[in-house]
Amino acid sequence: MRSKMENFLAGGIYGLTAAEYSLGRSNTEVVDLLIAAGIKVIQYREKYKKAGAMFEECRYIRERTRLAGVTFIVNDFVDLALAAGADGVHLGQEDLPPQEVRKLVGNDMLIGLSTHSPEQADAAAKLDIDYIGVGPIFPTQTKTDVCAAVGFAYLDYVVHQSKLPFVAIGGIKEDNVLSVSHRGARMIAMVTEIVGAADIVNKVAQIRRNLGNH
Ligand code: TZP
Ligand code: MG
Repeated sequence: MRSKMENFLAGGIYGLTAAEYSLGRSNTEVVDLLIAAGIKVIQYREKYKKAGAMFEECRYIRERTRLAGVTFIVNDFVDLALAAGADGVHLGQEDLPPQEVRKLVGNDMLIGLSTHSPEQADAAAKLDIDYIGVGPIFPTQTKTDVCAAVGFAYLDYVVHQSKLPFVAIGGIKEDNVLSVSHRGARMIAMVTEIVGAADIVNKVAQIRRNLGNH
């Protein structure tokens, strides 16, 4: 187990940026609010900006997350993750193969991989990666290039058949988060529910109350 996995293995809420749903707030403002809310794993997910602009945001986020003891993961871009000194990189099924990314990032960096089926979970088990994403659990508008919701069937498969740490994602909200947790997900990711909240700190506190962690 890589040392940087501690925050992930503790379970809780996995936060992600999504500038287009953040009510006009910047990615860096949102990250400050996620940190203030006590979130311990944050993924920088940005689909539209130029590399230089993303690097400036990630440099800021690296500094803030380091001070707060928060694990910082960059979505998609291995070079950006390395340049920013992130703790990890998160890959999709169509990104660079995880085994090639492992050669680039070395042994310490976390690699996460999105998966959407039992076959993909089984394949992930053979790779030198640290966790998988499992979803979309429910329908989501946030990610357009993703398969239809996989529902609880795939989540149940991972809970019972996979040994890899995982984070459940996709369409998870304040009012259905407990059902995902009850199913066995210890790490739960939410994009729009959190970044789209007028009061992010309060929203996260409410989600935690619904989960039974006060
Ligand atoms: N991967 C699978 S679903 C998804 C990602 C990045 C988007 C989840 O967004 P939301 O707003 O929590 O449904
Ligand atoms: Mg991706």
